[in-house]
Amino acid sequence: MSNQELAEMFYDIADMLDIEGVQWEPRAYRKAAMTISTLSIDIKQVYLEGKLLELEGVGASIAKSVEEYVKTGKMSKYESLKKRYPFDLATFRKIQGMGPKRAYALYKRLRVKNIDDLKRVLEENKVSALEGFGQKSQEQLRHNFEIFMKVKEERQMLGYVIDYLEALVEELKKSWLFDSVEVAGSARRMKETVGDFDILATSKTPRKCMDFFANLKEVREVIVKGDTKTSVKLDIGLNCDMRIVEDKSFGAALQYFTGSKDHNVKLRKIAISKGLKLNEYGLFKGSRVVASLTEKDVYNALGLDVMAPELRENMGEVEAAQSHSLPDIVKYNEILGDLHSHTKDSDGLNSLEDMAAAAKALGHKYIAITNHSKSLPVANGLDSKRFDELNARIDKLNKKSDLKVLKGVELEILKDGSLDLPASFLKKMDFVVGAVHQWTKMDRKTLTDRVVKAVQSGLITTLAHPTGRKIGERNAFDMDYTKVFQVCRDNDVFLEIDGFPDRSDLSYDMVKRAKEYGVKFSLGSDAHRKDQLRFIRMSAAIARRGWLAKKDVINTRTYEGLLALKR
Ligand code: DGT
Ligand code: CA
Ligand code: CA
Repeated sequence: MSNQELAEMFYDIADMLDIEGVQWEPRAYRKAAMTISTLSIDIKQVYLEGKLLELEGVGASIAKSVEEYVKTGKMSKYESLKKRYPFDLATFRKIQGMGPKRAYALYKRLRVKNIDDLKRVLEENKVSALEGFGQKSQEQLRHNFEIFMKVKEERQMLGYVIDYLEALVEELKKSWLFDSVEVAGSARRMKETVGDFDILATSKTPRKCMDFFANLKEVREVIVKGDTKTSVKLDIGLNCDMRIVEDKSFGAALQYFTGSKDHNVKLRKIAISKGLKLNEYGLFKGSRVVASLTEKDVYNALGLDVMAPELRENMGEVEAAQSHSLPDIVKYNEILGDLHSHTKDSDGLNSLEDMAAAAKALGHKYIAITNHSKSLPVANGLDSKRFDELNARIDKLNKKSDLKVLKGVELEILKDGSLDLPASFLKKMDFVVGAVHQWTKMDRKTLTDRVVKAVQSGLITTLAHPTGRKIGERNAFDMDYTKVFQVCRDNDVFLEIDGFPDRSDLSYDMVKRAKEYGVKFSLGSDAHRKDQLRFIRMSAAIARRGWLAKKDVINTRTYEGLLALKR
């Protein structure tokens, strides 16, 4: 028996009492669970010393339960409740939006007892039919379920958790306890994956802030809690560090905790060379503060221009800042639309109309619908006849909508480098995304030649997810990328930055390399559902992290400008 097991039992009891509609008890059990899970000594020891009642949140009745458990290894209250609710509450409560009452509804109506059952009913679309659920909450639950499944890995993909992080920051701001709250760390740099979240704040009442933070509903466990730093584990499985600093050193702290580490190391060296000292409190000459209020003050005092957080990866940005030659990188709001997406006509979930409406709601001016072509049967690829039918529907939609849909295709590049659909058909399309999905285990030369042949066909607009890597799943193709980049440049074929989190392909360092060959880039969310259209933001982040300027990214062009590219 461990403190953690006992705490989980108390969390279970709290959840089950919630289902029963009991008013105050669940809170008491959660409080006790929180205390026990962060104890530094064994709960058994506390009991033996007769000090249970001294623990925060432990009253007479909970103490009794602890005693029973320590003595017998069982807890009658837990056992009797569990008989009525024999499903995996401990796992379900880690899934956002899957509170005890919902878990119970799924158990009662669909016999969902564990994570496999949940996966199955989501796949079979059975949740939306339940009273109190509906299509929208099924989709939400599916999304949260997917996030949960990814939690198993240590680092998480920012694309899946950035909205969550921003909602968390909003919650903090709305408490009115903070004077300022900023995201720092890898999330501020918009790195594709994050190890944890870092939040930086100022306040006149730090203790209250930390109490508020530690008690957020998203917090599963408090790891350390103090007035200047608190670390918690969130329900999505990531840790979050909260630091509260003084107003006067906010700029220096934001600079320091944004990182990256390598970037900071370089800055500290520059400071030293100027007889200064740089840390999270400021830039100092002896004990005198030279700069600390804003990031810009700190950078300027070091003789550097301040740059966007996305650039701070020690990839030459410090040198560029020194010689006042930082790139003028593309802005998020300069991206006018999305150039890679799917509808239910191939393997997407939503209709053309729904995807277009969702793109418009995001503020897009246009979206390319790029369904799979026929040689990808697993994705229900379309032949030219089905594309013609879809294109007719697009024409009709475009007539009555100011959001414009580009007629696109994600075209299979076949084994020998030939294309999956005839030239006469491809010439009718607005946007052709050439892609390698199959026969990927070729040797370097064969694969390179195959892609080169497709690029030289004069029929594709952009090369989809060029390296084929999937984070945590498979590595980049073994290919001569220098050659591919050169051939793309010579044939005016763009390289895609696929913003789907698992892909993030090209990666930012490859983008920077490819730009040096004079290639241009297209950004696409690769959305297969309307809620995934927001991944375009991750594409844009990679473009910025790869030093791309507005002119390097074709999504900064208008709809008419893109049609002019037609082959
Ligand atoms: P992550 O969390 O692995 O995705 O990456 P970061 O960059 O968020 O790293 P994290 O959370 O360990 O620390 C946040 C920032 O704080 C980091 O980017 C730079 C700064 N920092 C933390 N520890 C150190 C350190 O030991 N040395 C230096 N120079 N900076 C540090
Ligand atoms: Ca971090
Ligand atoms: Ca951290």
